[in-house]
Amino acid sequence: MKRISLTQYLIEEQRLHNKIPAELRLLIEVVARACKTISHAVGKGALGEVLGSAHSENVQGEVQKKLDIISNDILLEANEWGGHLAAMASEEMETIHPIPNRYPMGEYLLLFDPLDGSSNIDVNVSIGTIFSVLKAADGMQAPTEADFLQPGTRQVVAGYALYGPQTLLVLTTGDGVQCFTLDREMGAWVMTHKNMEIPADTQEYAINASNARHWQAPVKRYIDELLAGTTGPRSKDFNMRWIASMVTDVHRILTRGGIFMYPADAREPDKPGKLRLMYEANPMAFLVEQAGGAATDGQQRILDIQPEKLHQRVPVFLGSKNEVELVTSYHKPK
Ligand code: AHM
Ligand code: MG
Repeated sequence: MKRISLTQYLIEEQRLHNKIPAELRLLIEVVARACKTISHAVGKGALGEVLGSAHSENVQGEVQKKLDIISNDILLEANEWGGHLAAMASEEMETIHPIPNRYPMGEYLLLFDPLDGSSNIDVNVSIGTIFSVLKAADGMQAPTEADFLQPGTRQVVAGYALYGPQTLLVLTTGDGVQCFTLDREMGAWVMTHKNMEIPADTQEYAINASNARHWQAPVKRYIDELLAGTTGPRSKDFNMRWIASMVTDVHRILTRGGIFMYPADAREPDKPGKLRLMYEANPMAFLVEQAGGAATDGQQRILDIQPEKLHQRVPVFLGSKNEVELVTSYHKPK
């Protein structure tokens, strides 16, 4: 079987389909290269002394792992000098990171969660990197946080790298979802799955059920109905998976369907859910919709949310369309 590389795919998107400009192609290649470097660090584990806590906290009050910081630094360093970006923002940085004056400034804004699923790092379970690309407004001089606060519908690229048994790069430029596998010997990203599609129906769901006592009524109702199986209102049995790494849970859903949920709950009423809109929910929602699935916050399409803050949190329901629509309908007043 003839396989094509990431570079060839991007050049064809640029040349044949006129989908992406050259600077965006460069941006994607640089992010992909940084993910290769992160994959290498992840793979070294204890041998590279990359495991364990960094004994610091990020702006969200979460304890940072060494790999959170290493991955953040790798992405910053790789993307600073190419001339394609105006600024970057990350889960691990309180505010935005403008491109230093010594480098030319481009027109794109890059957001990332450098190492998603941090609680899996030390136990050798899959983790990932999530990224989202926006275009800065025309005529922008010095980028500020406000330039990033665009709804997810304005994303021009979204994707993730998954560091698992294989290292994968899953990408959308708004023209379907493609998956590339890292050929470790060649150091090349090779397309292994074209136009990923999420089936509309599923019998598999993902939620952290240890929070059940904090859930709101619509989520309780939905999960109770799934748990009731063949004798309940859904008349079928459902299976459950929870990896505690959104990248890995979403990858399973892109591969064989399913629904992933991280709802708002009563634990911290001023924080709606755990996941962050700008660099977790939005890029995943873009990928999922491009693969024929759906993504909502229980009320509306995630991609339509007008962001107010860089690190804002949002409830997430995404995956197989019919299930996402059902649980969303339970949130709507009759
Ligand atoms: P992180 O970005 O700090 O790793 O947090 C996000 C992760 C998601 O990948 C995952 O779905 C969720 O947190 C797991 O949460 P929990 O610890 O409640 O299982
Ligand atoms: Mg994360």
